[in-house]
Amino acid sequence: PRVVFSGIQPTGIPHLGNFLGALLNWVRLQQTAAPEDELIFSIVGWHALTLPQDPVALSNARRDMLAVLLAIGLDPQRSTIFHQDENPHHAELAWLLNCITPMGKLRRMTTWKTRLAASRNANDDSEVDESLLNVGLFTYPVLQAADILAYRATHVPVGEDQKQHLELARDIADTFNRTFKSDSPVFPLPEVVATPTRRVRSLKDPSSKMSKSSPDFQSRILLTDTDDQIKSKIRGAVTDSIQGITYDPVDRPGAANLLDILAACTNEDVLEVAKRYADKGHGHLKNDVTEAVVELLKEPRGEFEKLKGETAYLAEIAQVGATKARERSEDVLQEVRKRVGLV
Ligand code: AQP
Repeated sequence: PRVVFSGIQPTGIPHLGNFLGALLNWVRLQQTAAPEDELIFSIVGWHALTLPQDPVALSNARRDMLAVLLAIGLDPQRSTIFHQDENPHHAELAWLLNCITPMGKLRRMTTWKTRLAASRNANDDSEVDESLLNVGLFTYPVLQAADILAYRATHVPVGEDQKQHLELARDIADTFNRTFKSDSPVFPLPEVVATPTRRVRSLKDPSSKMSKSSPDFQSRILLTDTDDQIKSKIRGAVTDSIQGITYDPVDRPGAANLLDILAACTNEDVLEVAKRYADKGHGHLKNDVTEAVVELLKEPRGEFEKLKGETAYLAEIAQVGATKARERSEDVLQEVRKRVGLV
């Protein structure tokens, strides 16, 4: 049987990129998994803390994210849904894994290199080194490895940007298995379950991904947006002035992004979708994308609005999930402690 693990940071209401690139997949996995497959979905609050967070906003975002996961159709009876920060085993295992992970490997992570470059630019000084960045940001991928390995997960659905971290998690698992050898390896090497959808691009700058942290609200569609907001954001999406529609992510990224979104909403092949619009205009495409996105988000948004005020219910679900997660990872941690000599 497979053990599927995935996580999302509680850094705000998810956008269409998070939804199509991650969350919708989780729901589809839940629908298609074999009965013996185990599904574990985590809201990773400790990861969110690697960047500065306002405590009140974080606390609300954490609760909202749980409401979102239930609203999109994840079933707490079928899947283990919990807050990472309510299972201390993640932190314990992350520490042990930190102790077998060379700094050099973490320095090669693209996410780290991007942060480093951004910090250099912000300080306008090519001499500024990593001393201004916090350690949490640096060891973020080790905590991610711990999230996965604490459940001996075998399959990890992640976006393209996370593939390098997954490689590292496999590498760390393998190092642990070889360093603390016994009859059988402690950890399976987790496999990536690639998201079928291409990265959703910003509606305002299709050269970058749709992102929660972009200051431009018009660049992303949130799960909670009203029909009118969705309509106006898609109407304002940057495209090009070429006649007719073709799928060309390199030279026509704006139009390609709309086609990708439409194909993901209707679960079709993007090239098939593109064919239908070959002799149509951008306006026509935008109308159809709007309709599809409105339809896609209607139910989750309605469910979220119902659930978000149900604080007692959400607290109960969180508690049940955390207990299940802790019980599940306890055996793994026992074995790990034994192997390293902490008994
Ligand atoms: N634009 C996107 N298209 C497809 N998938 C995306 N993901 C994020 N953006 C897109 C996927 O969403 C999941 C949740 O990731 P996260 O909570 O770690 O957030 P993130 O990757 O940092 O991206 P955000 O939410 O947009 O935040 P910022 O502002 O930091 O960039 C992951 O599976 C991710 O691949």
